[in-house]
Amino acid sequence: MTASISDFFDVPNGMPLPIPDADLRLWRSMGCDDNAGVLAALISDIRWRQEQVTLWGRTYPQPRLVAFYGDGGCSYRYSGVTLTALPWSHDLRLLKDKVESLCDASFNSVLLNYYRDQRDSMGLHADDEPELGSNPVIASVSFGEARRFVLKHRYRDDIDRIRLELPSGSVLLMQGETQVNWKHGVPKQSKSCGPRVNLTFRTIL
Ligand SMILES: O=C(O)CCC(=O)C(=O)O
Ligand SMILES: [Mn+2]
Repeated sequence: MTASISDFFDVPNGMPLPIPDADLRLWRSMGCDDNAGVLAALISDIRWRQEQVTLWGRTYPQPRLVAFYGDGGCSYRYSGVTLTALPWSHDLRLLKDKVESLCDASFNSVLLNYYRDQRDSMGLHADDEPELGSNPVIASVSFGEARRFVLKHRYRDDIDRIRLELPSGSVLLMQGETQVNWKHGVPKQSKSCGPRVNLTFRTIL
C-alpha cells in the first residue's frame, strides 16, 4: 500500500508532515509569479551535464541531467561522480534567498536535476554523504511536471511507502533524522510527461 499526498491535505504549509522518524515540511507554493517561466529559464540557462555513473561495476549514463552551483570551493561526491560548484548565477541566488527566508535556513550550494521526460528518474537513496554532516537540512524546490516523489522507511517494513506530489513551485524541507531513517526517489513512469527541474539547496561542510 502506498499513501498519497491526499493524506496530508490538512497539514498547513511549513508544518511537519505526520511521518514517523522524519521531519518533512511542505510549502505548496514558494510564491513565484511565473513557475513556467522559471522552468524554461532553468532548462535553457543552467549548464546541464550528462554524467556517467558506476554502480555494481557497470558504467552507464545517469537517467537525468545534473548541475551543481555554490560558494567557491564546494564540491559534491556521490555514486562515483564528483561535481565542483559553478558560481551562483543571478537567478539561482534569487531562488536561494527566497528559499532561505521561507525555510529559515541557510545554504551554500544547490544540486539541480533535470528530468527531461517520464524516462528520467532517480533511484531510492538517502542524502547521507559525509560532506553533508549528520541530520542535514535540505530544501527541495520543484518546477514543472509534478512527478511522484516516493519515500521508503530504511528499517521498518510495517510502514507503507509514502508518495508525495510536489507541485510546480513547491518547496519540501527535509531535516532532522529524515536521511537516517528514510530513502527517497523519483521513479520512471509509463505515462508520458513533460520536463521537471528539481533544485536541492544544501550545506556542504
Ligand atoms: O528530484 C527530486 O525530487 C529529488 C532530488 C534528490 O533527491 C536529490 O537531488 O538528492
Ligand atoms: Mn536526495
